[in-house]
Amino acid sequence: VQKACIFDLDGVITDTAHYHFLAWQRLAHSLGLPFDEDDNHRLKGVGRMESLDYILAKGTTAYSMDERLALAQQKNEDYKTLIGGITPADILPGIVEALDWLKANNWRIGLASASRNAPQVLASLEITGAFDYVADAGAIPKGKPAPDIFLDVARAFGLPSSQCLGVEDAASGVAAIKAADMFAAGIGDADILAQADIVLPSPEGLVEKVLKPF
Ligand code: B16
Ligand code: MG
Repeated sequence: VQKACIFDLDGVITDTAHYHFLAWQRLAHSLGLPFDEDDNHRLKGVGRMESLDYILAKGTTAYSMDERLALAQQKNEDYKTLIGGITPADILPGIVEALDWLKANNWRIGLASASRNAPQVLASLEITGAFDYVADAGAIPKGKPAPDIFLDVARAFGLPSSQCLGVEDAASGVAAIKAADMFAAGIGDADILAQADIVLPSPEGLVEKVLKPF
């Protein structure tokens, strides 16, 4: 039976989560608002405008829609500069091995990233061709923790959720995978990702501990 592995991007395939953190922190500080690692954890997997609203809610100033769009654009320009230097060397250990194993075992390989910059990051990592389907975050109204983006990939493959395995580093992302009724592999802290079916500290070991047993 055909199976699919659906990857998150930021924090799973490469550590762009750190660049999101730097860009959001710079924006927050420029507005006189606090932003720390704990805030960053909450924003993992959360879309751009929702993330901005979370930060602005720390202050008392009201911003118009146009002002909010301008702030979001400012963060994104900053983020794009930060990710401009990404190369294949930035692929996290264990990912190339996992992609090779999936291909050799005839699984479908999908991407379910909330990031509108995902295609550019995949291109910089030189792994675009490894993916059979990349969800378009801009075309999916309900972001993580809603299951929609994972279900979109499963639908594209014509596979039931029971045949799909999702890999995520964010609590919101693991929640999205479980809401989609799929097997969830968490990458990171087992306390933060308590909802996952299995948690690994990093993508290393994905093949032996997650993919082969599924
Ligand atoms: P963008 P993922 C998510 O990507 C990030 O975790 C999150 O921090 C970011 O705000 C979101 O993408 C939107 O990204 O502003 O580039 O569209 O983890 O779902 O791959
Ligand atoms: Mg992520």
